[in-house]
Amino acid sequence: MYAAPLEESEWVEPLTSNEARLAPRPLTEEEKEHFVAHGWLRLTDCFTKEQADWVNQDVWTRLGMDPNDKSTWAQRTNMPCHRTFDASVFSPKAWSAINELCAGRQLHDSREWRDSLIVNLGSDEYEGKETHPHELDNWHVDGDFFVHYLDSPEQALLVIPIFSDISPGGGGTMICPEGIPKVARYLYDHPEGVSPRMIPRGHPDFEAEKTLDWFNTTARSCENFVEAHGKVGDVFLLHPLMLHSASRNPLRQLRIITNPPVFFREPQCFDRPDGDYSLVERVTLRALGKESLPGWKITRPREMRVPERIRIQQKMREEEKQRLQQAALTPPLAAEPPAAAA
Ligand SMILES: O=C(O)CCC(=O)C(=O)O
Ligand SMILES: [Fe+2]
Repeated sequence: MYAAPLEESEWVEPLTSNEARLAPRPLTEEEKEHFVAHGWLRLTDCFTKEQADWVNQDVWTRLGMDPNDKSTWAQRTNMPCHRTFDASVFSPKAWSAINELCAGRQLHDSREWRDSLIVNLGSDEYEGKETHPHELDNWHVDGDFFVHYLDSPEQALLVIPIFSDISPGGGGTMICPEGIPKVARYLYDHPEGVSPRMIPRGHPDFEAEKTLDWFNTTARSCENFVEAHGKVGDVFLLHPLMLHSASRNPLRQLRIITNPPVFFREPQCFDRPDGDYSLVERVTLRALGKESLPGWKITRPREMRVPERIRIQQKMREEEKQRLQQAALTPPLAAEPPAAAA
């Protein structure tokens, strides 16, 4: 079984909704074609605003920032988690689509969504300024917890549920569909495995968590980018080799997403005698311009990593708990000033 590193978090029953628009349904042919052609899909109406508010609860207290005072804001925060909930219960529609994209012989199993919110609030420096995607310096593919191969099971899909409305220029993740063939080719050429930062095994920096240079350079060799904006309740489903970067949120609107990984139980397979490939595998094959990859196989063992992020978030979690406790002890401000003495 391949899974993300265990994180300290409590399983909770999520808020649910029976609204008809949220009902699970098969993907349309157009949606499937879009995913295969571009490596991404935006599914709307996957959960309600109330459900998002449930996920976002106490966000400002957790952050230790004041919504009305930008001087307290950090540009971007990858928050730790406290609560884990079942995605198939919270959003049966997203769960059904995830299943459809990943379905093949190797079933994925990863229902855990968490309140590890990724908050983008922008910065004074970039407020009101447009940034070309080439100038962003945070390009990467997800999966900081394993050595990457073309067929890696640990990251089957990158899922981005949207927990706050994101208008264009409002901090949507920048994605680079044109990068998928470049990442796929690189992994094809490195069956010995590369680090989460794409440093090949055997290189002195293979163990390091140092630079995003490979990703940034690759993104800068591309011309077409898409900003993942949308409404609360939308879910972006991205191919695991999708290059993406945080954007600079020039509008400085509160932007909240998460990025729960989906993993396969078995490595992906690019040589299925019956041609029964998952849509995720199809995107990879198409990116390489191949029908199948007979004979391609990894040459070294699979390996998990414990990223620095886990240690950092552990400390953040303790700090958040203290702020939440403090807030619970502080009486709410009176709604009205006390009446003047008669
Ligand atoms: O904040 C974003 O828009 C992207 C975040 C991201 O890609 C990540 O944390 O892995
Ligand atoms: Fe990411």
